[in-house]
Amino acid sequence: MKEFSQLHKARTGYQPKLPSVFLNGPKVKIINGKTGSSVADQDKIKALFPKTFGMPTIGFEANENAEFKPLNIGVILSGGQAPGGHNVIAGLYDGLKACHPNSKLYGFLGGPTGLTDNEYRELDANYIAEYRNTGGFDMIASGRTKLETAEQYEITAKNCKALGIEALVIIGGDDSNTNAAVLAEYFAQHETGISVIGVPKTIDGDLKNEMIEASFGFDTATKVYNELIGNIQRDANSAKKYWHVIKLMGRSASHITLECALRSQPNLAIISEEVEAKKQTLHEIVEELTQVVVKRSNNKENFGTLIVPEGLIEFIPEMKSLISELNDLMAANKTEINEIKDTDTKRNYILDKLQNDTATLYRSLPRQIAKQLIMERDPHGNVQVSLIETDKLLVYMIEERLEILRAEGKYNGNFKTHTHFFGYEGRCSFPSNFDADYTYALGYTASLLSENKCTGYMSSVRNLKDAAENWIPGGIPMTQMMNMERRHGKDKPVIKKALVELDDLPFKTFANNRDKWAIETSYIYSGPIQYYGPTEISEIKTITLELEHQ
Ligand code: FBP
Repeated sequence: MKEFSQLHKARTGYQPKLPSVFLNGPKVKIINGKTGSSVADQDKIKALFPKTFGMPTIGFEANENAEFKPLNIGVILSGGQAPGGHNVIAGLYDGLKACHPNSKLYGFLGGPTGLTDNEYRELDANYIAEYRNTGGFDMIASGRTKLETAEQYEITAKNCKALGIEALVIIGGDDSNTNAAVLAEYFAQHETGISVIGVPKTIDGDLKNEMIEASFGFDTATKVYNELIGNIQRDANSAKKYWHVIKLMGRSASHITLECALRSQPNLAIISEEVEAKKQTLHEIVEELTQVVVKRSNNKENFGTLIVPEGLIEFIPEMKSLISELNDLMAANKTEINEIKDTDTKRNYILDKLQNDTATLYRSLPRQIAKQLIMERDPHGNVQVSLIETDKLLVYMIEERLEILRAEGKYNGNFKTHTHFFGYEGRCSFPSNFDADYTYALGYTASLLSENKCTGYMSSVRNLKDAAENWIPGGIPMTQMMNMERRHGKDKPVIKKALVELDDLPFKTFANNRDKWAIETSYIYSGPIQYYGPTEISEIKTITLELEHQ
């Protein structure tokens, strides 16, 4: 017999809120909105997506006469975990069953490989019940395999057809939704009769645009990190003896770090996009940080907090060049490099092959970091930034700089540190009410897009700043979000990743306050996510969402 926590039992009974257009269940019809093109490279995207380019956005309108036939849908979870994934599936299931009780939902197991290996299970009411409003992706598990070859698409179509599946819902980040868009086009061109719908997932917050206001999971994950940062700040302010350097997940974009800076007001926060815009070197960044450590120490405050996005290293121009040279070199010498088991020998092998400038930079890095930079890339070719200890690198370099200042008589403090990495802690938390509602609505919307044979669309729920009843569900053509980017030496159509915009209010608000937060101790202690109680606490949204939609 499975055992569940009290909170788990309570949360499975929570009924997520839906936009008012769905309050009568699926008694709706679709209405076409504006027709758009792509964010850039229109001619190229149009040529690559002849069937799914130039489609209108989709909305819903009440329709008492709506009737539906039985429909089978397949669903996968793709990429990193994000709170709310189970609720997308619950919303999808409820929408599908409300349309017709004989419809079926199949969950493919372990991400995209479930589709190609034909590993699946039928998801029924009992099985889904224990996962409602819970965190994690363990209901059907996830994976990072890329769907990119015609062979994979054909076997996927064959496996879906064998189960009578007419719609596939792919819950993933920008890379997985790019795959979904390509698959939708392939299925349309080959007249498979299977439609593909994407759902915007990622704690990183970088799958958003004019029509997709937020990716799910960002709200909950940042709330978990803010609780932890707040606890650490209170400890720092109580003991007054440590600097805490906290690396936060987010792969490339710094949305998580920015949200945590706005909510927790640490002494220091680095935003990668600003570093890139200012073309800062690693030494310049360290100098700025060190100056704050010295100033606080002069005020007898030998403590503080510094938050750092995990992707920072790739935004420092000199490091970016180094990583790109390393990527090429590792791809070109893959077999030889894979045969070297000892990491010191691997490092030396690579050092020999690097150009002079990059070799000097690579040699100057602490050995541990140098080794981490040559670890295996993920299936999408990304450096696995979560494994690079940028927090430790910064501490090491600040310490070195402080020693020089001490020798010059310019610093007389105490820089004792603790480093932390918050990422996995936030990815599987019970979703906040916002994420529980948002994901359920995204899933419900995906069921209606599928019922209406829409393909190449991303499920979207807008007006998120407002109460759930005023949310606007719909579908946005994925080709509208695409542009061409260079990937592995080739131009590829991809969904544009949203980085932090330095002209937008979230960053400006941070920039206007950071000097004060650096010197004064202005910490905010958020405390844990509240699932029940006063709505001003249990329904609180991210500062990012509030500022972006003022
Ligand atoms: P997705 O983009 O797939 O949602 O994953 C995001 C993320 O959580 C990043 O923040 C992090 O860098 C990465 O996944 C870690 O990957 P892994 O789970 O493979 O260790």
